Amino acid sequence: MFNKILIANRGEIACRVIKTARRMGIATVAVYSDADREALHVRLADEAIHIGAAPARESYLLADRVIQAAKTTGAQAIHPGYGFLSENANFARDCSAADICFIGPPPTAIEAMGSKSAAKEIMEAASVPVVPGYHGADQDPAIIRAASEEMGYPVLLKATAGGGGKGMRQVGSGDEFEEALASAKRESLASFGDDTMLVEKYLTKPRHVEVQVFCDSLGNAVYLAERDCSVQRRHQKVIEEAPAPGLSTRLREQMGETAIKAALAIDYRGAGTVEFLLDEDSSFYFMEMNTRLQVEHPVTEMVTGQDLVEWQLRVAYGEELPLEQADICINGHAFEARIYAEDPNSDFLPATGTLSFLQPPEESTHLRVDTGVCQGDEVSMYYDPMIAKLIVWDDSRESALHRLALALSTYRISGTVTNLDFLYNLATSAPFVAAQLDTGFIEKHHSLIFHDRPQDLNEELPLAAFALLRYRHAQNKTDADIDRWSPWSSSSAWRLNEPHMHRLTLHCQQQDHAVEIEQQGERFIVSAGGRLTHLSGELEGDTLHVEMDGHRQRGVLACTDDGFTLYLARGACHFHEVPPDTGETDQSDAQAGLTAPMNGTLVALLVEPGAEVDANAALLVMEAMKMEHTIRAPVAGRVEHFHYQVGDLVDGGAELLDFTPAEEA
Ligand code: MV4
Repeated sequence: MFNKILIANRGEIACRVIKTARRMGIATVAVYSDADREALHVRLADEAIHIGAAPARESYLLADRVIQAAKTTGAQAIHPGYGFLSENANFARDCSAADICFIGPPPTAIEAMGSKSAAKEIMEAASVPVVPGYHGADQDPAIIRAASEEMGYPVLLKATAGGGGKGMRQVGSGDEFEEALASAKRESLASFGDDTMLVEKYLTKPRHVEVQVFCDSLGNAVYLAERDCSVQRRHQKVIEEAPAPGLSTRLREQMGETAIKAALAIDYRGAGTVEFLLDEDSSFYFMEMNTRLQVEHPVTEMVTGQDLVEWQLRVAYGEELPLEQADICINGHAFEARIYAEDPNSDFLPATGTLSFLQPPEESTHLRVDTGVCQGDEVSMYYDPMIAKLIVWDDSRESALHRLALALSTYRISGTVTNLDFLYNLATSAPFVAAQLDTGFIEKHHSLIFHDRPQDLNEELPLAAFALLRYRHAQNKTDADIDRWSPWSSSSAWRLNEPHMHRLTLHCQQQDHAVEIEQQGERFIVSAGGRLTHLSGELEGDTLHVEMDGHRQRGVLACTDDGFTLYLARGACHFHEVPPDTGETDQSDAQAGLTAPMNGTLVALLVEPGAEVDANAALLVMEAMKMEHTIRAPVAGRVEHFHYQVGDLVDGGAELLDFTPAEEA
């Protein structure tokens, strides 16, 4: 077995590969860019080599630097992970030329699957079913059109060099054909430098079912169950599961045996995935083959009990497959949800920011978190904004899905907007629970998925206020350690001959709320929104133990850039305290109040440049972490100039406008 391998990747997959290598007693070398100097994968590896600047094209995509790093450290093999160089046939060749083992398929197999039309040719010859259509070299539009008319509309135009839906156009009738073909060719040429097209009969409600295959260098080949990845958004997988629900044993075997035929047709080696479109009548068609380990491989690992990275290392080293087909069993059901720093309410705009609070659910035999980040890490704009993959397993789909929902509701992330609520809504939606899966799932059930979590202010406001008080109390206790006898360190709000009253204004759910809290020893009576609530409890670290009107619960209080997030079983409540109005504001405060409270998007300018405004007048609105923040005039004065326009991404702390207080004007 290898003594040392280099992982030519970053983030969660690099960490994941390192863990298996370590378990196998193999030393590991990481590579890192300027942006990843302190990254988790660098810290987990036994050694690490700097390979360039933050942009991937100046670091992780530079094959010669990666290979040089392997030579420098004496790594005998390179694991490419996925993405980056993992499907670059020339990189695989360069590794071999440097006498370094590329942990993946032969370059010829990578190239054979690089073109959709070439892949279809190969699969047809291997009696692998492909979607009926035309994929010839003659690109005369009349020929493509004739094939479309013969099949009958709707048809689907696809770029043969394409992937991820780019250069793909659905054509519903003959009179749409010309424009659709021209448009698809333009996009394909722009994206891939090649406008060769193929056309297929359009399947209206297919599922995306992919089969994990493994081939060794001794002629053995097996399939390790299948995964349903139909739930995608713009060809990005969102939630994957294994096995695919509702497949008969016979169909499962047919798809598995067909996938093996596809792999053997290209002399495959290593881990591969054969993607099929599964139609409603259980017919299935080859879509494409991925010649790498997939992001979603953990769901296969959970239901087969196999470590696919270990298989990769053994097969790359020349060993035979660890199991024969008859020994591979499927046990239970697994899901993977991809947790991203992105804003589903802003068309999934990627988000950046510092993960000021990061508390994944506790791992177990039922729950696995594959991640490449820790609390305090920056989600940067240079790379895919994946924070983690959350994987759950149980002995049935229903039980596994319950675990997924609970895990999503207890995954705590502050400092950037995430897709957690979107994933939770999707995983708990009735159609998903009923496994009504097809590639149009998200569009079809949009209203079930894109809604904010219902927030019950009546419950959350008192809890937030109480949490804030206990937080302040804990802070003071720390301060009081310095001078425990000072009356100023007391936070009990004790007043001679008066009730202990705290008065706060909390900004929550885009509104300011006045809250009064009477403290009676260790009991608190909160008055907010015309309601009285009785609470008691304590904040231990960031865990809030609270009893409210007899209901005991636990929450977690996280400090964020702009306030707090109180995580409760039912979800997260974001809030901050509106400072009491002391009446005086010095000029530096005046300008300081006109900076972005955190990374966000400018969504509205509310006054014109040059406008004279009163104190506290609303000037602009920013959106961040799914909340709107209204920036107001600190004092009366004139708005001179805005530094950003609507739609601009703004860094936290950036000055938003030039403002002249009235006294100075
Ligand atoms: C199709 C199809 C329906 N009919 N081909 C999407 C990108 C590429 N993976 C192939 N894709 C599709 N090919 C025919 N003949 C529907 C899709 C498709 C899709 C496939 C799998 C997962 C998600 C998808 C989302 C939209 C369209």
